[in-house]
Amino acid sequence: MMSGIHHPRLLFAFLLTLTGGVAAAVPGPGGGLTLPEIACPPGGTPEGEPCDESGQGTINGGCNTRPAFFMDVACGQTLCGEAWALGGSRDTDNFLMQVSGVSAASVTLTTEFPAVVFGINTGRGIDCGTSYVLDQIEVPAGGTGAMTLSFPIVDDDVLWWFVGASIFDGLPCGSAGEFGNGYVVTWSCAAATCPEAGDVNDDGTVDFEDLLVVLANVGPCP
Ligand SMILES: [Ca+2]
Ligand SMILES: [Ca+2]
Repeated sequence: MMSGIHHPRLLFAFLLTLTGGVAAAVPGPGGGLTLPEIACPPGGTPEGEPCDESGQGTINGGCNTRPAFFMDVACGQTLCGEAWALGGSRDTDNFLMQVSGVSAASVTLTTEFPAVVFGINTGRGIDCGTSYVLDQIEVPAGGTGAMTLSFPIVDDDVLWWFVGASIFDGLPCGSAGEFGNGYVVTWSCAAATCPEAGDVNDDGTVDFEDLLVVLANVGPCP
C-alpha cells in the first residue's frame, strides 16, 4: 500500500512511454502457456530482499515499515528484484536516488507480473506524509515500460522510486501462481545543461566568469 503518498500534482513537463511489446507466452512444464523468465543482465544489482509474503522486511519497505527502509540507487544502475502480492497485501520496493545536476531521470522496467512504478517527490526530506507521486506507469506481465521525469521537478535533490505489483493478490512467492516474481529495473539520467543565454564564455557553467565578460564589454556597441 502507498499510505501517506499523495496523488499526482503536475509541476513539470514529462514524457511517458510504454516501450517494447509483451513477451510471447511459451509452453510451460505443465503443458500450459507461461511467460518466459526474465534474466538478470550482467552487472545487475540484486535487490537483496528475499521474497517473503509474511512481511515487508528491512530492506526497502518504504512507508510500509517503521522506520521506513529504502535502498540507495544511482543513475545508470540496473537492479534485479522480486515482488509478491497476496491476500490484499503486496511487497513494496522503494529506492532513493540522488538527482542533483541532472535535467531528466528515466526508469525502464521489465516485469514478470503486472507492475506499477511511481516517481515520487521527496519534498525536502523523506516524509511519508508529504511526499507525493509525480508520475507513474503500469506495465503488464511480460512487458517493458519506461517513464522519464524532466527537471526541474523536485524541491529536493533526492528522487524516490517505488516498484511493486499493480495487483494485491495472486502473486505468491516462488512463481507458484499465474505470474513470475521477477523484475529488472534500470535508471538513467541526463546531465543538466546551462541556459545558453547565461553561459557567455561557453564553458558549460554560468558563473562569475560570465559576469566578468559582460562587465568588460559594457558600453555602446560599435
Ligand atoms: Ca522486493
Ligand atoms: Ca520490498
